[in-house]
Amino acid sequence: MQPKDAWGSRWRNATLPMAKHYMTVAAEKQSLVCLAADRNTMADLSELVQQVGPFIAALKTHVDLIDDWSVESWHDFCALANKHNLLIFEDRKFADIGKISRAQMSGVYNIRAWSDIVTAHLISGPDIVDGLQAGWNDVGRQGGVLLLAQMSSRGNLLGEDYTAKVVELGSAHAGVLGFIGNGSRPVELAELRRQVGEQKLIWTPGVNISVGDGEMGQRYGDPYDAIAAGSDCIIVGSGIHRANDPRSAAQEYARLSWKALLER
Ligand code: S5P
Repeated sequence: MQPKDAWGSRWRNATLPMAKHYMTVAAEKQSLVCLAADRNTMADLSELVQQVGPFIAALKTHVDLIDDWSVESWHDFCALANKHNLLIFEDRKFADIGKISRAQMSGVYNIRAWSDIVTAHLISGPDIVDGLQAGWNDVGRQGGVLLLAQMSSRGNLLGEDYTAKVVELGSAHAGVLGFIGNGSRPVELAELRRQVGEQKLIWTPGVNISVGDGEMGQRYGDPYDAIAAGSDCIIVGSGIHRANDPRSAAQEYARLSWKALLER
């Protein structure tokens, strides 16, 4: 199916090239799944991507939680992700002032050189988005920033007023791909979609086919409900990488997410 047919008004209204890139990959793979690849060794990570690569559209990393990280092994890992046509999303949750965020895109991990998407909190103000975009620009690459408008963890401090402010400032910024919305509460997600309108994407962690509470304050909601409420991508970690059979789990999340998009 053509992405424009699957995505409708979201496709027509998106302005950032990275948004269309994501929607194209998702339509090709018939999957709105971003794998949260929270594994601690390079071997485990690569094995996981080999298993589930065909069923996911994006790969979310936490580059700083890997025990045996090296420049060479990461280079190979990114090549594997690219082979599977995956967008690489470093969930760094940047929060500093613009110029420091720009500098943090380089350093040991050199995130600007391999990430397509990064997350940021808007707590320091909108210049952080310029800083991150300048980071990609410094190496002649393009990317998109996802701003945390809501969080899935219990007791988080991102209240309604804060969310509204993030949406207001983020919607006006060309470098913003979209927002992180809370998948454990479809009602909150629907309200977020209402505020965001059609132009920006909403990506959603805190989803699992077995809904309820996760470890250390994580909360889960249903993946189908999240897309139906207006999310454009479900970020799934344990639901896939802790499953007995990650491959069939990924396939099932992909099936549900695609069905939800078409029915939406
Ligand atoms: O509010 C949030 C934002 C994010 S990006 N809640 C989250 O859980 N995340 C991330 O999503 C978190 O860092 C983790 O990598 C993933 C959820 O993993 P799961 O195992 O709970 O599905």
